Amino acid sequence: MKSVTAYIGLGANLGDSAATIQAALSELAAQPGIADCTASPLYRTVPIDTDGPLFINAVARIHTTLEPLALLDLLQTIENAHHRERPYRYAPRTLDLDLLLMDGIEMHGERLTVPHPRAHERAFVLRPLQDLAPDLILAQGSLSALLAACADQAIQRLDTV
Ligand code: A4P
Ligand code: MG
Repeated sequence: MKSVTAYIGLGANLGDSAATIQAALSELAAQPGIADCTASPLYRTVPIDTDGPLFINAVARIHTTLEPLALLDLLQTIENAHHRERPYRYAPRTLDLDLLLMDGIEMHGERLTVPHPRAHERAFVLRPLQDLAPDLILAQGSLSALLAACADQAIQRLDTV
């Protein structure tokens, strides 16, 4: 497949979440078939649609020659390497990697829906996406308009050195 741009959402709320997100970003960048990995800042976010500990979230932009399902396989391999367990839906997790968007790809399959069906209503996705691609327009609207609609979702940018 020719190289396309994709955006990956990273989230964690179990263990040393910031360290896990940093490690996952490095691992993602090092994969064959993935190039030019650019990471947003990290954010501390209040859980949405679930409870439990605060999350650390970020988004990465990559260029990839992988097919969507091959990319999902790879994301899940990285999650599993960080001891991701799935006792119930939205359970606290050491690492969650979601395929948010992939240029020119729209699919609704058993294993994979792209664009991610809930990305447009979540500040923990939209805010870091805006850092990477301020002019990006989703099917549901501009990032700034969508962010205004979820202004009640607490999100705090972490200081970086
Ligand atoms: N799947 C389908 N489409 C995709 C996609 N685009 N990317 C399938 C990744 N996976 C996709 O995911 C369940 C199944 O979704 C996978 O087996 C895959 O085949 P999962 O990672 O096992 O479980 P999950 O993450 O609990 O489910 P889901 O539906 O991805 O959850 P959401 O909607 O992403 O929400 N609050 C804050 N502040 N920060 C967060 O990161 N995350 C969630 C999870 C809820 N609240 C949060 C956060
Ligand atoms: Mg997930």
